[in-house]
Amino acid sequence: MKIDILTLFPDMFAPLEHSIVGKAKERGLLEITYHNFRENAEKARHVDDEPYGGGQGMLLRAQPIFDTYDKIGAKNPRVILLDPAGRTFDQAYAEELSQEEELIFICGHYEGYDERIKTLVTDEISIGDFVLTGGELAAMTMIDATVRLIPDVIGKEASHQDDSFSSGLLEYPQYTRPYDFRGMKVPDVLMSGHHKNIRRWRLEESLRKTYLRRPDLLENYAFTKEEAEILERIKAE
Ligand code: 4GS
Repeated sequence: MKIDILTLFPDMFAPLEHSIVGKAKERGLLEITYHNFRENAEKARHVDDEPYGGGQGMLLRAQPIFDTYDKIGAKNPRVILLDPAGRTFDQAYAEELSQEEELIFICGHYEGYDERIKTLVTDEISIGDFVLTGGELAAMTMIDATVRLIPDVIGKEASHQDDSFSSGLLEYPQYTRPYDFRGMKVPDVLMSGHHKNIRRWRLEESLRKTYLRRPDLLENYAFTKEEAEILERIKAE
């Protein structure tokens, strides 16, 4: 996958050099190029200006963004604008992006956008209902969640099939050694070696946790017969 990032602060993306995303770059599964669009700004390198019609705050000018976009010369990219007014990012969307050949992220900082920038954009995305100082952290969040889904980036041993959200349910509780930590013991079923019971317990815990914490996730969930029965029992508790 090729990722191009339009940002005034390329140094903010240092976290992507580490861990799984950093490894993916080293292994050639991912190429990230930073474009400081201030370098392409006419008008004394000004990237922002006051809004027509008046009002508080500054807006990113269209010219530096368009010229930088043209220089990239991408053939068929997804062009993502980070904006609190966008559609909310989620796991399904990360999975969709992980299939793409080329992504372009446009990160504003401090300010809003000249509306005409949006004619370049295929996806306006928010990472949640809060206001950041810039789109950089939002872009990094999306890139991290997307890159780990590219085939071969994460090995089988660290498989993401069981992750919260992949299955549509939250993850069940897990334990590792020791059996007794400060008097807190591992549930008996996990020590039993009885794989059918362990599977069933995990499914029940996933359903219970999802029902109690995130019932919204169950609204569109395709229940198996077994899951529907377990949930009815949980509801009756
Ligand atoms: C988000 C967000 C955001 C909006 C950037 C105000 C600076 C800021 N971007 N998801 N201007 N939430 N952007 O808060 O993506």
